[in-house]
Amino acid sequence: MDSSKISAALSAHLHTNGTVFQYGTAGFRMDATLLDPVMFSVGLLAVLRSKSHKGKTIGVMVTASHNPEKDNGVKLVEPLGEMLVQSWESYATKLANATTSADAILAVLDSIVKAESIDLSQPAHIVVARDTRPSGQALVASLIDGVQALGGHIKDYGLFTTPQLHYVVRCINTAGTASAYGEPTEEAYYEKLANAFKKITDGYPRLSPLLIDGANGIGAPAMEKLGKYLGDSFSYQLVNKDIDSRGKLNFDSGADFVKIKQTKPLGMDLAPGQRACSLDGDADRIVFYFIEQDNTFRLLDGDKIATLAADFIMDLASSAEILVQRDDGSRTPLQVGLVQTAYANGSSTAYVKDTLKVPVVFTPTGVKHLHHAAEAFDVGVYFEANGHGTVLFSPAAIHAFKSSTGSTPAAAKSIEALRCLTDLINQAVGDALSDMLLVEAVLTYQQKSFSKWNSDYTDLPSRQEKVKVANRGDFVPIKADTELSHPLGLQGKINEEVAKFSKGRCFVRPSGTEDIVRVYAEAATRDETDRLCYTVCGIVF
Ligand code: 16G
Ligand code: ZN
Repeated sequence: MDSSKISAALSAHLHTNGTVFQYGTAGFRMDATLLDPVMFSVGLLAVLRSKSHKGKTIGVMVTASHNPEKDNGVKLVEPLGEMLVQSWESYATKLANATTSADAILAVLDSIVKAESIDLSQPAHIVVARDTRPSGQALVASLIDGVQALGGHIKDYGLFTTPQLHYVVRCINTAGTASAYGEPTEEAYYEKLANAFKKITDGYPRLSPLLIDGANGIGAPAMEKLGKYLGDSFSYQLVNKDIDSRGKLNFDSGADFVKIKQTKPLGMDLAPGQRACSLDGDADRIVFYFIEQDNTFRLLDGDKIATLAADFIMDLASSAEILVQRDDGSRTPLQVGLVQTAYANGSSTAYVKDTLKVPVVFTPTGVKHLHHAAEAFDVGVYFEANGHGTVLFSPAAIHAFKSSTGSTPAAAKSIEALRCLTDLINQAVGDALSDMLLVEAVLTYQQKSFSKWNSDYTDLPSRQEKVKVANRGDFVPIKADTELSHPLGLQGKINEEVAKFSKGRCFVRPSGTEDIVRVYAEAATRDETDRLCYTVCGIVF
């Protein structure tokens, strides 16, 4: 470690304004003007993380997702495309807060090297990409300064969706192995998805065009490029694709807006019966929707995507008679499992358990928790209600798909479809474009309308509100975010309110991305849901 080089480089990125930084569920995220020292520290940390993985490539994504355009953020990606391991999150926090002086930063670097027994003679490889935010380029430059101060190599992929960055990281680190994931290029990414989609939908009548809301973000140009590879296999119309005008990113548009407001985005004409979807600002989330003839807005959220996908995969596996090789030598049917969070609509959970008869596991909010839990199944389907999620296939499941042939033409066709799904689905992370094609493939295969899909089960009315509190750290969630252990006594009061409502459910949790606490409620009717939600907001305040 060349301490004079690090000190000299830090001088251009010193943290002087007293902001306290914290690496949370989505990495660091805040007003972009505050992020310069953070980016420098993340550059240093990425080098240490790569060295600790013996030179494997670490990803850095610069994005604030669905948050306003003036915000930005940064998160680190592990070699197989997963989120940074939790034990390193606290290093990230310490290092960012130590950018106040050379002594402080050198001391923290030293402590991480010792705690993780990092061999500093190892090489370090980093790849970085960013969304369309105007602040992105300068922040990448600060990151590069950090990487180079510790002697790491960095490749800048420029503008990418978050899932594309995860994809290239996984491709680079699996190259030449049995689990090689593909070529680490943007073109190869589109090609992989498009080819799988074409194969799986071949011979089926096309669905009506899908209206796609690009949230005026990186998902829009990515969709246009993907569209070229899909050719006439997929018909769509893209709106909200202006990435050049200031102030438009995510403005009254995108997956988060549509999910929370339960209405179509600005800039989209939606006639009854038309099919539509919205991506978020970095294209890792998607929700679908349509309006009925009587103008009722219907949202098809992450819960609906998860049930559609799980049901489809189970159907294929049973018609393909897939058996999976177990460690004890036995071969047993494919086990599909679903992972949800407290935000999953109660009706979806009941549908999964009672109708699909699929086991369901709950985890706290945040992709890393869901992803990890999904790895326990042969096929782990995980989605947050907000449209963030994917499907994971275990190595044993992939092997079963590859080695089965099928005793009938129908079985062979189902096996082929399962194989295509493993290419169509981005297993590194939730991916709006990949999830969009997954949904469209299932609906094409089943010739199913949005309205039929929506009728699988009926959502209970729900409401989400934000409450500004003095210190959100006082709110300590337990039991996968469904209850609070602190402030003492608060949970008892919430329970008393919930008990007054038929099918009532309500939880309060501190946000990991904003300085507020969130209140979620559902009940049998809209009116009861609203009353429950607002009463609990009053108690929390
Ligand atoms: C982050 C999470 C997302 C979660 C959201 C909750 C990742 C990559 N993203 O955006 O999964 O739904 O935070 O935000 O983990 P909140 O803590 O503000 O409610
Ligand atoms: Zn996002």
